[in-house]
Amino acid sequence: MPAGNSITHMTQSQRAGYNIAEIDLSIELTWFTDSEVEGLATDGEYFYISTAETVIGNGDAWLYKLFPNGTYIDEVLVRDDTLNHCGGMVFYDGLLWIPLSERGLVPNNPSKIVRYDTDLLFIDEWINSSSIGNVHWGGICILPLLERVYIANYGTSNLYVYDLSRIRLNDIRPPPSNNIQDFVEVGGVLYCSKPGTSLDTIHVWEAADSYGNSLQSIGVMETDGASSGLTWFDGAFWTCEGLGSATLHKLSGSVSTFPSANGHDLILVTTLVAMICLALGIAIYLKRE
Ligand SMILES: [Ca+2]
Repeated sequence: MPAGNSITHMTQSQRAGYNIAEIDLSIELTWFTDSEVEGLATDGEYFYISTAETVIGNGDAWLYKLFPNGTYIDEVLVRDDTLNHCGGMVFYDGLLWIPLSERGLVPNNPSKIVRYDTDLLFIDEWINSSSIGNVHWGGICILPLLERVYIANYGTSNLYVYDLSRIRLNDIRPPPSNNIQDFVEVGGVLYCSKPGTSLDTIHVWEAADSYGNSLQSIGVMETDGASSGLTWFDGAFWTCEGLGSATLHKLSGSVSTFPSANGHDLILVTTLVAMICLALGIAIYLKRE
């Protein structure tokens, strides 16, 4: 256990009708004293936390780097003028992709997607919302297989679909898409955290067409601890949440019961069946010869 961190074990029983994750492990980040946790991402070795200015206090839009056991490594201020709110973020193609907006859901300036490397160095502004308007971008996710980028507008339910060359392809509203906080992609499926009044939820979406230009809901699980940051590390969901404090949670539970309905599996099965049919056909043909 790292010095200064307390770890609490909690369990939660399964409930009929729901796929409930459990909190396996909680790590309080005692070095984190301000800001509001928004996003969690990992490069497979380190964790990264994005934050927003607190309603009251001295919080701001920061990016933190830490070890998965909670030990602090480094931080950088991401705030850009009035843009004081980092949203949920992802790690993709060696970089952290972070929505940066004004805190309010009806902002006075466009939001941006900014990218940082794993040394917390600013790389570039990938895109901004000026062609859409002054909207509050609060979350981002990427489907690598289909090369699609989904940017969530926290307040209006809209998800904006881009390709990797920054072309906006579609605006969609997969249900329920309001108040989506953070995303992670696992095995071609998108998982997104959404704060709840009693339990939080993790919604599960997959591509609704072969291009990924629309999404459809394929499941939901209820859990504590998933109101903000969400990522996947070492075979489990990890979350991070807090206002003026931060706690990492490792989740477990019924993740494996979710349908793994993605195009990859279908293509693999179809290819396998086709190869068997071809082999049988050749065998029969040779026998006749
Ligand atoms: Ca994330």
